[in-house]
Amino acid sequence: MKQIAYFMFMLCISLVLGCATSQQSTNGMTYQWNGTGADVYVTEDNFHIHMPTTFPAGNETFHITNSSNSKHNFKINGNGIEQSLASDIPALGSDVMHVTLAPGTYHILCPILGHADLGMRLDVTVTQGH
Ligand SMILES: [Cu+2]
Repeated sequence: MKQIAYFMFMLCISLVLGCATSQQSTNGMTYQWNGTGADVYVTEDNFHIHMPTTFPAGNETFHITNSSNSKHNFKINGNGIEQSLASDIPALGSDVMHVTLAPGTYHILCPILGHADLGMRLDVTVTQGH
């Protein structure tokens, strides 16, 4: 009986943990569900934005790393949302953006003049559920 109780306890723990966090990967980049939204990992270089192309809706936190030797920014645009970083990310710097996203398609780009045309743009799909 004691063993069954222990088994049930461990089962509950694993179910709770399994639901609380789940790491996923698309496009070679990862996001992690944190309970209310996704932690989305982004790397910018000259001149691409590397990030998951699909992640779940919610209170998103974009962790943006600039791995290049020039400054970049990060902008998300779509479904009534238009938000960019208050200041550019310096070479080898990083920044964080918080934004609440509903399901839909969003345009991601670097708003520094010319960078999007050089390749710093992509569309991402935000999905219902996780
Ligand atoms: Cu840029």
